[in-house]
Amino acid sequence: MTMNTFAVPELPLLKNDLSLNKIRIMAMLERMLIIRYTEQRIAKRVEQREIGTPCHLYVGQEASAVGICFALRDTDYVFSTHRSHGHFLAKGGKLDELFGEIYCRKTGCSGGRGGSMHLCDPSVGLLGSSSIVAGCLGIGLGPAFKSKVLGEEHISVIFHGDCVPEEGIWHESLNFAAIKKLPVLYVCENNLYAASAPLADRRLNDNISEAAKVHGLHTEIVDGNDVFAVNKAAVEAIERIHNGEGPQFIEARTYRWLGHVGYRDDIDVGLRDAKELEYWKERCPIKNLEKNLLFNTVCTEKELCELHEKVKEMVDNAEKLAISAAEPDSETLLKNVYSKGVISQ
Ligand SMILES: Cc1ncc(C[n+]2csc(CCOP(=O)(O)OP(=O)(O)O)c2C)c(N)n1
Ligand SMILES: [Mg+2]
Repeated sequence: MTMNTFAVPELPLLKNDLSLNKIRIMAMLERMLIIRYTEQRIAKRVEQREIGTPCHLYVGQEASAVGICFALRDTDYVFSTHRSHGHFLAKGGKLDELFGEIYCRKTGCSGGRGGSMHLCDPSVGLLGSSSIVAGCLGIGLGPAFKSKVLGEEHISVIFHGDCVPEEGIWHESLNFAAIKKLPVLYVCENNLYAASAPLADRRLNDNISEAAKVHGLHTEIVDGNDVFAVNKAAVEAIERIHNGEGPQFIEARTYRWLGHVGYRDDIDVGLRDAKELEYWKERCPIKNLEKNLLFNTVCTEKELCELHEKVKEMVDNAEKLAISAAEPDSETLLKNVYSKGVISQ
């Protein structure tokens, strides 16, 4: 077994080029910690068979969602994938509603009917996630088109994985957005794998961003484990969108610590190399940010410990609340089901 060598960055540089202040940085760190602790809790419950919905976990990729979403306004739209928890939380979705959905309770963001891959919270602009690979590549264009036609300022962010450029709709979506100069920011989270298939087995060359450029998009490859770098790339891309320069493309190079779905890391079954995982754990987006903050005396060890405790308590409370909540009523089973041209209410 060898390392999957495409797209491997050096240690994150973590340069605060936008001069973000302490409050902003600590808020970003807190959001990354909320994602990390939530995902680790869910992994544990999946292993204990307390959670049944298939969960594609985001541990290791936190800087990507947070760096992007901290550049957005509430009124901007986000479309997500099967690996949706990080995007939901980064865009401001409520932790209680995420746990409610994962436990399939009434209190879930989709009323307990969708599970892990079908999250939404229109109140914060998270318009949906899809279990279909590339499922949001078309859907995400709708609101962007509306924004353009009505002269609104909202932009659409379409997160997708490195497998999506292998789907035809990726090309159609990018081409349509480019020709209509739509306010879309595509974020390709290149974590080097699609299920168990390494990127190097699926593409002859390491050229996802070059392919996006061919469609006329401005592209940027960033270290997806460096929240400052991701945030800066997003702020600049959004500025270009607002200047009327059309759709933008960011490829955030990152890595998921866990296997494709569930709690295992896939090392024991030979799908990944243990050294590769170790290599990427050294590039932990959270640990490296914390080191950087301590080194630059942005915060103290004590503040970091308090933040970790606060986040753990938030996760405990959200999970408890979900477990004690009711399941959806059986008489509402057909609610929102589309049949014979009608959506039942
Ligand atoms: C149209 C379609 N084909 C196949 C699948 C099965 N599937 C689910 S996730 C996945 C791989 C996705 O890889 P990537 O886009 O890189 O995202 P990642 O899981 O790495 O975040 C596949 C093939 C699917 N859900 N939908
Ligand atoms: Mg992938």
